Amino acid sequence: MAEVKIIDLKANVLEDNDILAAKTRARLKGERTFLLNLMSAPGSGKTTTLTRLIEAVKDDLKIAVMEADIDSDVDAKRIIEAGADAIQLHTGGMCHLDADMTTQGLDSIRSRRYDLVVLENVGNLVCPAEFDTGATKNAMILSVPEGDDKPLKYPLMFQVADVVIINKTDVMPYFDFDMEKAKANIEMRHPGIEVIPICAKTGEGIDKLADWIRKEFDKICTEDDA
Ligand SMILES: Nc1nc2c(ncn2[C@@H]2O[C@H](COP(=O)(O)OP(=O)(O)O)[C@@H](O)[C@H]2O)c(=O)[nH]1
Ligand SMILES: [Mg+2]
Repeated sequence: MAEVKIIDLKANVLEDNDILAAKTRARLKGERTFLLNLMSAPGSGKTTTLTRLIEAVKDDLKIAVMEADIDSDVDAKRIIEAGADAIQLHTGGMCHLDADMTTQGLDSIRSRRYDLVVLENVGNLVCPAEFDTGATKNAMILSVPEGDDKPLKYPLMFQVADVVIINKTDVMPYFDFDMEKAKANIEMRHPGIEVIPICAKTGEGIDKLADWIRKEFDKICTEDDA
């Protein structure tokens, strides 16, 4: 019987993506540009958190945001108002950004002009976790109304994240959200990961996130290129 050749398309796509992502990460290190890939479910507070973060670090870091969450310029306008540069990446309905799309965005803003570039990824907890964008670090936001069991349902997202931001702490009294349980579930998926509770609405906790950003930015400026 004739043999049928089976091609694992997803694996090939991911392998090519990983090669470009590694190249992009090395390029960014050479440029001393820190690229943060910010992921979450839609409405968890990515843009609100970014506006607060920009206000906190804009005197120290030159910042640009690449907006991919929605194909409108609503979020980009909010970012510009907060004091950073912003561009809108039209993803044509894709559920995630890959390394190629991210690199195109970095080229168009001429990333070497910035200390910090944030990619506001498409609101989705599944696809963005599967694609390495070439970012220096991955951050994800879990908001209180989503529940403390999210790490149990979306393990990969919590595994690929380098920091988890727990947002909307102001609404904790109205939801069945146990902060200690959430932290334990996150720790189970990603032992040792940093967890930063914030309230983007009031700005509470943003100083800790800003400290984390400054610390990670300093690392890419001082660590060997090896
Ligand atoms: N109560 C409360 N609402 C928030 C907080 N952060 C964001 N929101 C609201 O959540 C909604 C979605 O926020 P947005 O930043 O646009 O989320 P994105 O879709 O992840 O970028 C908006 O109505 C925000 O005002 C917070 O800390 N507390
Ligand atoms: Mg947004």
